[in-house]
Amino acid sequence: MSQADFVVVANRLPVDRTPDGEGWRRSPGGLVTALEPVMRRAEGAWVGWAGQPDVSLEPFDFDGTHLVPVELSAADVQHYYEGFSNDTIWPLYHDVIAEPTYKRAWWEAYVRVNRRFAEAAAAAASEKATVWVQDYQLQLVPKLLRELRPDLTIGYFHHIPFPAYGLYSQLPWRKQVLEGLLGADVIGFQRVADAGNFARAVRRQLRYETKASGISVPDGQGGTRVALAKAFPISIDADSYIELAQRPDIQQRAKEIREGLGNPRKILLGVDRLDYTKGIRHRLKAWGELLEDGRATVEDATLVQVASPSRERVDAYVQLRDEIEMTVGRINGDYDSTTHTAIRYLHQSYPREEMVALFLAADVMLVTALRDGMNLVAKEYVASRIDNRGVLVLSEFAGAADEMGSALLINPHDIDGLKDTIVRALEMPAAEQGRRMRALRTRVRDHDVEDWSREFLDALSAFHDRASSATAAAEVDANLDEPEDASS
Ligand code: GDG
Repeated sequence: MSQADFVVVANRLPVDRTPDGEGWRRSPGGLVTALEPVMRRAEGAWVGWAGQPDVSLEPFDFDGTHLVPVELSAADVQHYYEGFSNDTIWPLYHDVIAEPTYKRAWWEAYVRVNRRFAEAAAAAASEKATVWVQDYQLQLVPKLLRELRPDLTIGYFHHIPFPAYGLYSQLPWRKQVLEGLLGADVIGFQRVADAGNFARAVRRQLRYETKASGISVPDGQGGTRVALAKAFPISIDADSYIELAQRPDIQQRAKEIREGLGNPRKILLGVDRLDYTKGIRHRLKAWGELLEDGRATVEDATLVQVASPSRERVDAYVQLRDEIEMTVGRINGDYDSTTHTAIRYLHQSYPREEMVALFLAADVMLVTALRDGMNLVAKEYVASRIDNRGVLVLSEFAGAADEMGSALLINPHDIDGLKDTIVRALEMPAAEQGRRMRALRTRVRDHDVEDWSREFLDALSAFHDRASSATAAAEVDANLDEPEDASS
């Protein structure tokens, strides 16, 4: 069996079945785009689930990448994925916006499936290879993998927030999860505050020492090794958005979208997976009240809300959809005219071209997440605004807020503040839009997704080299910045 020097382990493989069910096509996700250049260069392997339960597949090559499918049964999907990942960890790590469910059977499935992923990664990696584990579905893989293959360099990136200690400590398996993550040489987070929350949980739960971003972890042989927990904010492939935004057919499509809405003076846009973390309800409430107060009219402005279908078998998502659709129906019923609508609600997924046309049509982009690891939509919007126009309204609870201070930052829980900011965005003079948008675009272009993966992987190889030397801890610590500890 062929082995690779670079292996990515993620819940999903970077491919989906073609509609005829026969072949494969690259899935559109950001992670796939992010890692594509590295995978190609390294002739890497990717370990993940192919997306269909109870289907056993042999490893295969696709577009220069060796794909290693991990089989999940229908029960695994229910317990490990929909259960523990999406109904325990997801709500807990997003500040308990929805109540997490703690079920022992789900945890057992999570352990079992994480072991299966670790075994597949161990088999796919060559001697001294680098393995990069992705995200919250696989938090136990770093430790399990290190036990199987101590020769490997192991990185882990956490795409979602890591919660404050007071919340994290609810988790019945809080020690095991921390130990699982600490199997990695480098544990990457979106925000400095996430890395700080993680370090604090490690100190409180495991009593390990932390110094700057370094954590001293027992190596199982009476000594310690140092693991690095640090922020590496993810980004997007900005150039690909710029190229799409420059295409005349996509610019034309943006005009058609505006016409299709009855040429309102302004278009507001929200683009989210239909998820309770994204603050869609808060956004609708603010918009509904602005119409009610008469501070906006449907001739003046329309809100386009793309809510792409997500996790439709998890109860909280079914309820959320009902609530949102009832609210949209009410607002439209109260304020629509025969020619204009308050909210154009789209529970659909669109090709990337259509997304960029929507970004170009939108005068105001609303990102009102209650908690979000990063929020790539905010970055995609500004990358697409090659005309330096448009206003980004951005929640301070999205990781993107750390880098995008030139947006109009809001607290989505403060509905009055959100309403005032929406009005301000709708009325913002072109010169101010230009000033802010240029600053935002510079940041996204200067730090794109390739920078993200390169910075993480450079840190991983540099750190691993030093951590395995005798003087590791002191040397490494001396060279690291102290993360802010934002936990409570
Ligand atoms: C997780 C973290 C973190 C959405 N609808 C359509 C569509 N999308 C695309 C967006 C964007 C992506 O999906 C969503 O990324 P986000 O970052 O906004 O949010 P999550 O899905 O929650 O992602 C998040 C991210 O991981 C990366 O680390 O930023 O905080 O929660 O790219 O454009 N794309 C297309 N059609 C749609 O209908 N083509």
